[in-house]
Amino acid sequence: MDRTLVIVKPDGVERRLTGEIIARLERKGLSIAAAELRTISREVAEAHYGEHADKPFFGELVDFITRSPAMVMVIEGPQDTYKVVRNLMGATNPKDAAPGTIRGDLAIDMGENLIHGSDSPESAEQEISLWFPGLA
Ligand code: DAT
Ligand code: MG
Repeated sequence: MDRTLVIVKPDGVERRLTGEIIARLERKGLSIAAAELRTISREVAEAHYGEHADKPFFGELVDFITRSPAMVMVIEGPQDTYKVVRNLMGATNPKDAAPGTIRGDLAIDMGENLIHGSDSPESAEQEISLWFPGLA
């Protein structure tokens, strides 16, 4: 089994799309190993998005992810589960995301693209330990 970190971002929770997004992951055959609705602190948001710290959109990204509760989850499935989730998510910019994907079907703005998923096995491991340090 393999695990990856998924966040239904504040826009998804605000739009009441949490169930829709989780349903898509579950219908694909993935399972929830951990989940919690959290209002993300700036400190954790800055650590989570550390790779983007020098980008011009970093401040807006941190403002966005901390503005209201997000559903933070560890998702479990077969080898390379991170990739399965990334494929279900669609491209980062919802305008480029293919129909049938979460971003392609449900989002339109780059800033409000509904879902985060780890982008490699290494980032999955690192992000799971950041968000769920006690998880067995
Ligand atoms: P992803 O979320 O697909 O892994 P990423 O890690 O490159 O994408 O970027 C993290 C988030 O930052 C992304 O979901 C939306 C935002 N973002 C990325 N590039 C951006 C840009 N050029 N302008 C504004 N926001 C951006
Ligand atoms: Mg990313």
